[in-house]
Amino acid sequence: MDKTELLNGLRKTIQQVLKAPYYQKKLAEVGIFYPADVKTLEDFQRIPLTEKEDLRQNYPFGLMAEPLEKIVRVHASSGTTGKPTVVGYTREDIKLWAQIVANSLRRVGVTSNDVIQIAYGYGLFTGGMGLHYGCEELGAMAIPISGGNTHRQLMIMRDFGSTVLCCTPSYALYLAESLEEAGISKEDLKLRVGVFGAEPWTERMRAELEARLGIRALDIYGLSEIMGPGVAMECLKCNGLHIDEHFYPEVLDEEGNILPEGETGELVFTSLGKMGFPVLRYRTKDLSSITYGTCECGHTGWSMQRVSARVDDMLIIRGVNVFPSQIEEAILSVGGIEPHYLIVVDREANLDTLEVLVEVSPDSFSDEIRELEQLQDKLKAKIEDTIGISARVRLVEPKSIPRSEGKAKRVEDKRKKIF
Ligand code: DLL
Repeated sequence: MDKTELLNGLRKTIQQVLKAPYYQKKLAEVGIFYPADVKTLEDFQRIPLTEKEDLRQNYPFGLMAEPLEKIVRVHASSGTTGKPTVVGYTREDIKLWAQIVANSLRRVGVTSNDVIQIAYGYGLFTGGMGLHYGCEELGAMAIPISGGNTHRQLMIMRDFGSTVLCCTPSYALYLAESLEEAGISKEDLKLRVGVFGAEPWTERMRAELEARLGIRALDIYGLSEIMGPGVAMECLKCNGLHIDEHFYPEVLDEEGNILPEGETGELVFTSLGKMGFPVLRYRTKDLSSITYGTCECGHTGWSMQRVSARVDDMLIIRGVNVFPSQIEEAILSVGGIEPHYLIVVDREANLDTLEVLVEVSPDSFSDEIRELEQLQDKLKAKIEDTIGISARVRLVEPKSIPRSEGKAKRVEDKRKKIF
């Protein structure tokens, strides 16, 4: 897409959002009354950012840009506090979203011959329905099993010959573990591709899932405010996630300045072509970097690095910034343990404490105490080396850390008191 096409697309989105009085007021404050007032990309960059709070203030339907009779579906993201943020889709939006997801699946070699087990939750969350419509658009066979009911998942995976598994990476790990327990080997299955997203995961987790399930594990990204899954997806070359052309990305630093290609900051998206709930410069709170170019797979346009964390996932422990993904990398680089962990942050005598609970594998669990102590020391050293502050490490029994069927909860920050 060249600059003129992009500006035309951005102007169309502006025209659409101006149907919502809230946006009219916001844009008027920066002298934008008509789409034609945005003549250059610099004009566009003067537009104030949209935040989750804007959606909350307009709860539930205040930012819809089409009359409600044209909205055929809503989704919502739960959020940890307060009201959910609600988004709406017209019939055309649903069609567009299905095409975007179908293209994402095609990019990783999924075809109409595939049998797709959709183990993302169906409901207000966009994961299940988003993948489902994409799968039908592609002409593949959708198994709308939703998340949970793990034993049933295994039975269906084997009996129906699922070739593609769609779920969060943490649930995929739980499924892998449950398959091993049930004595079902990867050779008994037809699985070949995993479409994993909705939460941060690491390269080491990819290696783990690929080995245990005998698949290619690919990253899919999205958020309900922008559309849902499919905003970006990896191809088989794994050179970052290719951003679909219906979304215009920017990356900003903490002060809101636009960062050059390749630098990490907060991802901001503007939708292009979405009618029911168009968004202008939406702050995702996700940390990533973007580059423009052509991939060997044929994609030309923007690509983003995998989202390693959200801005608000960052823990400040004794003044040092720590991301859960750094701890995951450190843990998975040490053998003899399961990739199940829980990070517990607390405060004792006015000092922040960090404890990492790590599950040992059933084999290591039967080792001698001395060997377990050595493993614990090794983990501690690795974590401290990675994050730069001291941590306590506690080895816990196999299966003692709760498994996730959707987005995993890896951090318990006891310093945050809920009143
Ligand atoms: O999680 C949409 C989705 C469903 C994406 C299924 C992929 C697969 P929300 O519930 O609105 O939507 O949550 C969006 O989840 O801002 C990120 O913080 C996180 N997230 C989504 N995909 C990834 C990913 C869906 N691949 C929030 N890697 C986003 C890291 C992700 N984080």
